Amino acid sequence: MAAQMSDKHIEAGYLHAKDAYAAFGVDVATAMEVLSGVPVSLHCWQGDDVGGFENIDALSGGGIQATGNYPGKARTPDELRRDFEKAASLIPGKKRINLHAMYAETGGAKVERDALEPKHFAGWIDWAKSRNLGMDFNPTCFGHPKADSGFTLSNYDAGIRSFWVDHCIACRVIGEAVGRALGTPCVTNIWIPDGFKDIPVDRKTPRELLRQSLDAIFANPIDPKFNLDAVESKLFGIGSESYVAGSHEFYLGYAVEKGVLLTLDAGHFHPTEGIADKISSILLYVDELLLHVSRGVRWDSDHVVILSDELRAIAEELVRHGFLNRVHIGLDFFDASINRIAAWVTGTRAMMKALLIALLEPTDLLKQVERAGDYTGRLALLEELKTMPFGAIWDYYCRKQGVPTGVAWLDDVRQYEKDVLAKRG
Ligand code: RNT
Ligand code: ZN
Repeated sequence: MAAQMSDKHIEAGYLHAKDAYAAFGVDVATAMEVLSGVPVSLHCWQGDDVGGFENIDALSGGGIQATGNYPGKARTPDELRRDFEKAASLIPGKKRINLHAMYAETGGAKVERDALEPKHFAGWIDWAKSRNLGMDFNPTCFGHPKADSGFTLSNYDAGIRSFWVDHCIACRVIGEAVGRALGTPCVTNIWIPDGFKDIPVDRKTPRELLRQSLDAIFANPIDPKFNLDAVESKLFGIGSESYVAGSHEFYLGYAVEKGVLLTLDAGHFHPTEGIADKISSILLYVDELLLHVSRGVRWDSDHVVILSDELRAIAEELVRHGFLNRVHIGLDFFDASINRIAAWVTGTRAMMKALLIALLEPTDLLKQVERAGDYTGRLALLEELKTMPFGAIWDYYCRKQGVPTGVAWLDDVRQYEKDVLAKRG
């Protein structure tokens, strides 16, 4: 496909773009500098279709499903790490790895999820350390026989509830060990699938039970220097179309009351409802947010992220209001119908691009115009800014960061597919 752009070409485009932004009072060097310090947490589960390495038989996928059978998915932790490294090498900027409990390395031994310990993640921690990656973590409350009823932390059965409570407690301990080892706090995010396919009679009791379970999980204080707790809502899932116990209202109230982080997954709201507009409200009441940047399409909440208006709006909110240090950016998508490494690269580069575009915005100027009541000017300016030459800054930034410019990264992925992925059985 496309060859790498020549240095001369990139330089010329950059100089032109730099002037264009300077005319609006925007310093492109500052924008690139800020961008290079914003971490984005890449979810490991794009690499193996949310499979994990436990090899257990379970009916319940938890209402999340990767569709497609593109060849070459990672079958072992080593393969997944190698694929992740390939993807990371094609994405500029600061990256973290987001892991699920089902990616434990137990050396072939059967270790129940409520008995997981930091040592089962030593391989991941050592690897992250050697690659200078921060790490985030998630209890896996799905894809397990004890989740087959569709209910985990809000199950009517006290025994099942306590199994999942213990699993989540174990995960916070692992999160703390991760944060301590890597010198950057681990965000441990709880998402559960609990819900009903059809119209329930009792909407209240599962929520009371969920609240009790969460209280039990968070009873032990853990130093936020090492582990930050987050809770993630959802509107509906496959098989939980009529009711989800952990709704947005439920977790918003919980996060405000308990001081934990709230997770906003872009695909977990009504199809036309964006998360961008929620951020400035919620941050009045909770200290920090975790984002699961994703793309909902019809009933699926996890398409590969693209540079959409919605994505740009999210980035704008973070940048315009100085929220980059209160919002942890995580990605959450999975597509098994295309090359998985290309999926990671496409989605993460889109996130980085959206941040760059937001950082290149003459926000002060726009705010002045708005405060002066000049809505004509606001609309006209916002529209003109859309065709500013951010692509030239992006190319320059990629080159500066030592990753391929333009679509040249795709050649690299195709080569890797030939050399590595195609040889997997
Ligand atoms: C599911 C949630 C959750 C998962 C991951 C695998 O709808 O979005 O975040 O995607 O935990
Ligand atoms: Zn999510």
